[in-house]
Amino acid sequence: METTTVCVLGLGYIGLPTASVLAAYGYQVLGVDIAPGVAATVACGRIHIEEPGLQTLVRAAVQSGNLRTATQPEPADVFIIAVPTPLTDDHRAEMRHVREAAESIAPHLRPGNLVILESTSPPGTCANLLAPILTRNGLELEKDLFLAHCPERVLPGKILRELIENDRVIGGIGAQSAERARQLYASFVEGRILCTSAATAEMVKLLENTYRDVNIALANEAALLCETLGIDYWETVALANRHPRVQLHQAGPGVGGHCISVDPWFLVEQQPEQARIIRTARERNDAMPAHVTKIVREWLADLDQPNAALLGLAYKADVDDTRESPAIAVAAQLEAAGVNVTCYDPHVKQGLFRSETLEACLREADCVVLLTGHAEFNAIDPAQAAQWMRRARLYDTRNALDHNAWRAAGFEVRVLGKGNAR
Ligand code: SAJ
Repeated sequence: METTTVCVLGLGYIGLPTASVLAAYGYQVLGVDIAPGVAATVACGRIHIEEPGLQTLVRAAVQSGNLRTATQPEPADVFIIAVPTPLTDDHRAEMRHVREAAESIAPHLRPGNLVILESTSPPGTCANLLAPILTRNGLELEKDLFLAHCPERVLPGKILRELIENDRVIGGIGAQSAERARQLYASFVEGRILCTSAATAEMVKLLENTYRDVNIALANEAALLCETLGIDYWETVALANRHPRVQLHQAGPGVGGHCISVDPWFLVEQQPEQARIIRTARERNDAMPAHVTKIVREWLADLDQPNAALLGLAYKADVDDTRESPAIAVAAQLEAAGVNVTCYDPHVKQGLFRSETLEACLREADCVVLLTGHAEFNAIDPAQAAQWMRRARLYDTRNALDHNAWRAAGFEVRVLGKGNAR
């Protein structure tokens, strides 16, 4: 049997792992990225993003000859679109990259091809945006061209394992398309493969992330209630979650990343009158950086030229991704309020306010604010931190550190969600 050729469009957090896993499973893969730097980096077996295990996998895929890269697509049996679908300034889905990816493959399509959309997209994207572009040259859907939505569901930080182990939802524009896509994913997915329509798969993906956003909003709202009531949110959650049907989420400085803080808006965009809980949850989570800023400002109010040292710029623990990160919002808001800001993040290599070392970040600080729960921060020696800082104050917005150890080193400790914690 001839080797199946796959063209993956977009070599980001989803496209690159997918391309290299396919290459490892014996497919001939062309990874396409319009950024020449990305295509060139991957072609050398290197990676431009941080993800455990990915470097090894990409190097092996390139060395085996199964993964090549380019800035333009070429004819293939299967095309996988894994490009970003960010938000516009007015909270709508920016579908430009998906549209351009479809336009770029349209001239290469031939009978028997399968096109898969992995990018998170508003309901109706396959039918209303992709189908008209892909059938322009006369190919008929379900007869000589197959189209499916297979939303990615992997968690940054665990992408390679989840790509293989997670259950996968496959939505075909018709039954033939779903079946073709099922066969492709069945060759490397160990989880269950669940087939449905393209529109349902589009909705499934958006609802998964909306579910999480709404639950995080509830956690954040409850944490604020606890602060006002003088109750410890974290103890409350630990006890409430002993109930078999309750799973309260973690409160924090807000929701970042390119998924959960974005996708719910795709539903609000389509039906603003109906999607009221979803919108309120988004607004609650988006307001968390301002809450953190307010607490820090109040704590530093008695000082001239206060210095705040922020730990963490990434949107969540143990990743290097700063997209939509609440930490960046906190840094900008504090700076705008006249606080001198330094930030330290061992995973993030560039960005505003960034210090090269922990010491440079903490020197002369009046308050250290933990914004991302990176594992490295648990190894900080509070006694050493106290020596570097001007005032020994810790504000932990993730309830991630060993507060007793910090108190023992002379720190005054505040914790998001703890009303009585001074
Ligand atoms: N967060 C909280 N409290 C929590 C959980 C998360 O404040 O209890 C914050 C995190 O700190 C972070 C944000 O929410 O800022 C999102 O982090 P996350 O780990 O919940 O999710 P993502 O964005 O890294 O990945 C999500 C996943 N979706 C779900 O878990 C439903 C992943 O499976 C999806 O593939 C991904 O979105 C995506 O691409 O859509």
